[in-house]
Amino acid sequence: MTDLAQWLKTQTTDADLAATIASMAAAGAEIAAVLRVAPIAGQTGLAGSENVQGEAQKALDVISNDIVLNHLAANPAISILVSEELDEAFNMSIQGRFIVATDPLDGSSNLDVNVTVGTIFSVLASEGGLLQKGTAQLAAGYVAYGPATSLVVRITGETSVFTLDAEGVWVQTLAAAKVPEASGEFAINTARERFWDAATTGYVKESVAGETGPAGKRYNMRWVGSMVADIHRILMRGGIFLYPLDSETQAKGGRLRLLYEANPMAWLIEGAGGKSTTGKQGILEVEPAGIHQRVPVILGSADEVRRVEDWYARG
Ligand code: FDP
Repeated sequence: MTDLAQWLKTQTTDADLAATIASMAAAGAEIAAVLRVAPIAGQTGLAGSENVQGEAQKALDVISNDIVLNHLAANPAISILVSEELDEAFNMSIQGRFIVATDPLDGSSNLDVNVTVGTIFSVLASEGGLLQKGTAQLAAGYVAYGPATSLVVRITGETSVFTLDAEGVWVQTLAAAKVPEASGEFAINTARERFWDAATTGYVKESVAGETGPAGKRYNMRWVGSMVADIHRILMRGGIFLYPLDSETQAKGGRLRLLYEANPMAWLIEGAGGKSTTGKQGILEVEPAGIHQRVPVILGSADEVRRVEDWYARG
């Protein structure tokens, strides 16, 4: 069996890059251990509240951010950390060669119901600065905290999946994920229908019409509402995830964040043969204007993403 350390050696000769991924994997393993007992420790609440012992609680996203920060701070290869939990970029080793952008605990609104959440990360070269397009990523990954703890990671080759064993070793369980080109599952928050644009409405209506509609096949809807869980399902068995621009998110540019949600997920999905778009352009082509920039996100099985692109092309 291949473990993460062995796999990293086959993917890069850059020991610092491998160490950066290993640091994020170690942070993920530590976060998994915290999440596993969080309800017992009374840690699923909001920051500012108290646990059963009457101690001040730190929300799990703050705890997760601290865990990532500690692991990266111990790694001299990291120059800057960009985190959803930090307003400003956080400076680390001056000589560090890599910037890490992360959402330390994505889907945290699901924590109190024990649904899969995750840690998402993207690695960039320090010399490119904070605002680099997704195409410049050197590596990306996420850890999904579900029934099993999975690490999905890609440098520039294949998107590979590892599972955390009882000894804390990341064991490779899928060498090269392949997102099926065709699929009959879509994931979108349909409660937002009244805000949708014509393309989103058209695509969903066509899908819901099933085998007797223009798409000519039956679809199922799957929506966890925790991006890592939804993307992991799509990576493993296909489908499409949509958090498009709508009239409510228009002013902000979308709902999800470019640097530490959309870009790493697009990197992983494309590495597995899937596609990604904002509707107007490839996610990885978006020029970031700020570290917390938001962006519309549509990604998954190539045929389905193309269908959405066709709708956008109709104007
Ligand atoms: P959360 O706020 O719980 O962290 O990244 C934000 C995110 O979750 C995604 O994980 C999820 O896909 C999305 O928000 C869900 O948003 P809506 O509640 O607007 O559907």
